[in-house]
Amino acid sequence: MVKVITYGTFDLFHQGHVNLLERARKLGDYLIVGVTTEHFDEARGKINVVDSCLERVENVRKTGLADEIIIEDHAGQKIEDIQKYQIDIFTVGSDWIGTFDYLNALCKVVYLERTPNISSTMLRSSHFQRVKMGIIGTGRIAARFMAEEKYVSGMNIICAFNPETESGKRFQDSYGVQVESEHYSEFLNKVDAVYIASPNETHYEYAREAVAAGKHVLCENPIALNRQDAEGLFKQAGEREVVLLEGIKTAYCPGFQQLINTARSGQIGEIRDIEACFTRLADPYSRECTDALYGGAFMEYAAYTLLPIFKLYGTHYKDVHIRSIQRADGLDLYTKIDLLYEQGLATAKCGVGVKTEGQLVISGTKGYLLAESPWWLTRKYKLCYEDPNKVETFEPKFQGDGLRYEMSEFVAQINKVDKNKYLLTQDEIAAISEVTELFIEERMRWKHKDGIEEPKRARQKKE
Ligand code: C2G
Repeated sequence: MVKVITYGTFDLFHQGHVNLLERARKLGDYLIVGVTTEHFDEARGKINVVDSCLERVENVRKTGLADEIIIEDHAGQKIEDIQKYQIDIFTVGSDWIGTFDYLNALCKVVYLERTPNISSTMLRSSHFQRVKMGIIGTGRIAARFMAEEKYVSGMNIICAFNPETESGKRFQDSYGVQVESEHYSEFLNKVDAVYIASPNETHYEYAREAVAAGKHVLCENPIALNRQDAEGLFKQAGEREVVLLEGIKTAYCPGFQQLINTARSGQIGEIRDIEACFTRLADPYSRECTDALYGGAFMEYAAYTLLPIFKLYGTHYKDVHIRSIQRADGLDLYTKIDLLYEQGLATAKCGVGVKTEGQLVISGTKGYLLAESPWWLTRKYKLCYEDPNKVETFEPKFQGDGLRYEMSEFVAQINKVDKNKYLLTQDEIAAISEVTELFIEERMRWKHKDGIEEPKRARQKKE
């Protein structure tokens, strides 16, 4: 009996897939089809797969061409499978010519001619809207967004907005994207969606106006400086039927979800303490070190450090204490947020002027999870127990600087592929905004900060 194996994602199952399976079947007597998991696809850079693994398996099954269907979840598995199932022929489409020649050492490798003019990518773009994006703000974060754009299908950045003409011009020269500097409403008219990467205090107003104009919004954190504004924005987005996402990129990184789920799985017992720390000694001339009202440690990093706490304990804390080490002008160089919950304790630490180990430790009654810096990208974490020899290491995949995951989630939600809404919920965003509001109130109370003005909701922008 000649055994054949082939692999694929088989997303938006189409005639090209059927043809491939038919020809693969004819190469032998028994066909095994490996269908990729979501994680494996993410790991190999396919981050916009629409159908779930089970749906894709079901589509392959319905063809009746596979004698057996297996799941492919890691690189190197093909070698294991060929040995395990005693495969005679490995086959795949001609788009992979050369890539799998190394398997010739184990079995025969056949590249089958690919069916022309049909692909999952083509179907995705014909089924789904290509999102015309505009970027608000043209600084460092906007530049990172530009760099990641090519990894996200279904979106095009067509223009930008920045009332500060110097910065806008530099951006236009670097990226060839037209930058509008005067009329926000005209800029909005050109786009379906916006990415807000302007200074922190302007986020809310830009978002509010964009949502009111019926545009989808991906807004860097903080989306709002208090709970009421955050909730109001989401209510308005619901009424206008537009997508509103906050850009806390950790939430969208595949490894972070895996870490959270490991913590929830009971392997460390009941969770009793969470410590999340994020510090970066920033350039003294940078916005985070010069803007005493909207820069500083809390504004930069608190959203990231609060995220695992709200994910694991929920948003109903019993008590919260915020303490900072401040500069003379009131800018917080280091801030510690202590939260008390029914079931345990939590601390979020952020710094722009104090350096410490940037780690996330989730402690339970049986063991703990340790994710070292940069845990906010979650490339690696460890499961540890009393017995120091019993350590399990996880290395989830992570590509680029992480922005592509939130960008692709945004495009998916615009196209109503919103299976991942749990990644960052409105409730979590509202809770982060609530702690932000408390931080601002606390800062007002600290006596030695004479001369600091009440934070204004948004910087005036030119219209
Ligand atoms: N295919 C084809 N003709 C098309 C489109 C796809 O013959 N028009 C083939 C591909 O070459 C592949 C199979 O159909 O052999 C599944 O394609 P995808 O779902 O795109 O999966 P792919 O990313 O090619 O995964 O481990 C996974 C494998 O390496 C292949």
